[in-house]
Amino acid sequence: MTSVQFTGLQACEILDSRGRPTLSVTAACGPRHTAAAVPSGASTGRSEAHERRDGDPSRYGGAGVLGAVDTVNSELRRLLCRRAWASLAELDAAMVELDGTADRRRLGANAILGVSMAAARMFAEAGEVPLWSWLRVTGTGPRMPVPHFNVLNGGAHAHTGLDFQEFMIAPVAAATTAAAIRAGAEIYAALRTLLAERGHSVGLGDEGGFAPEVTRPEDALHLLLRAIEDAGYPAGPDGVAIAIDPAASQFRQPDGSYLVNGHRHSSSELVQRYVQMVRDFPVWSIEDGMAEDDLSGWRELTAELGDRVQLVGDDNFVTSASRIARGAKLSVANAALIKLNQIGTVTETLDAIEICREHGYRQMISHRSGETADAFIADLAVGTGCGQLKAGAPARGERVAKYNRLLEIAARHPELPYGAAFDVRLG
Ligand code: 2PG
Ligand code: MG
Repeated sequence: MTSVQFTGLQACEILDSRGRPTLSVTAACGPRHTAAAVPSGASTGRSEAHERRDGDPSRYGGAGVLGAVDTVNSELRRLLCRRAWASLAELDAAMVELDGTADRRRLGANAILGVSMAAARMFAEAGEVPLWSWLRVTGTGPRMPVPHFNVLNGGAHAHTGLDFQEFMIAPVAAATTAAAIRAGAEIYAALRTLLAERGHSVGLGDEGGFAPEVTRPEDALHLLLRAIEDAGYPAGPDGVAIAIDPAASQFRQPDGSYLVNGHRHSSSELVQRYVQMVRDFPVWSIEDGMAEDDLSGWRELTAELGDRVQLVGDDNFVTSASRIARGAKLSVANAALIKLNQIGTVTETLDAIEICREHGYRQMISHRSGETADAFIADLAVGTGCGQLKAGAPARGERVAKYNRLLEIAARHPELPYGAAFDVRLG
């Protein structure tokens, strides 16, 4: 790896797709500049790395990030420019050590991540390779991921009566990235027509999916199925499959029950509702089916469905290699969601992916509900060859930035295979 001597670092406060402040970071190495912007979640796991905000109610209701910006422009700049770095891993470890807290509270995970992403881009440039080609993990070649388009938004992303957060369509059997993205856009358009015909709102949620006044998750799945068929695609493993992210921590009640469209379920009852959904609809993947602290519920879900559908841990694993390893030991889930800002550096994100591989867990690379036009995760999904990316609807600038980046990579590198690197089976 070529070592890099950085000569400058500059952050500023910008807005994310929800109109909340976040950081943009630019790194310099002589005449070369690379930049990155930091995403931000709404339905966050309790153990995520700490997103540092100013807390000054007179600016952005306390959500400003001027403190984190200041940290990048002072402490982190001094560290970065102090000496040449032989690897990103070395730099990321130095930032974590400088922070000195378990959850990156002092410097802020948002400050550290912005530097880590901009630095990763600089290492790729120094090596004269595209970012995706630089973001590799051992033992797996690059691959174009199956895009998972979140076309119906609920939960914390829409504030309608729909308790489940995400309803995604995944063109698992498409032949190419271009065909997959076309399928996503055509189904999205068909869904819009369908909703309008039925008198539903076609307003959008945080991730660009529609946010109609539908309350039963099963009714949302019916709409998806119908839109897939209306657009002329077969629904299922030979065409377009469905993935859901109920984000169950959000509708777990203080007494441990789950409240879904007005019905109170025990963990076992919720598991059985999923079993029925998987029987009735081509659902191939369920993320955060249970709340992050419902260990017995997670184990029951995994025992019931783990050999038939993908079960993705998000709020419980928070892209942490040690949490994923513990989950594997306890037979919790069979896949992990991968989000850079949950753990805080690019190196630790790659570590989490490696741990998944060691335990036979699949990985899905993910955006956050608060995004920018930065398409880093598209490169991450391609380079690591994990086969899956979720980046919201095939609409809205901050979402299509990722899909458009996939289209560009695919056009320039037709030799890269498309698709999940594993069998997509349905329950
Ligand atoms: C999720 C994410 C991304 P948020 O729960 O998977 O879709 O949402 O960024 O709000 O945590
Ligand atoms: Mg999630």
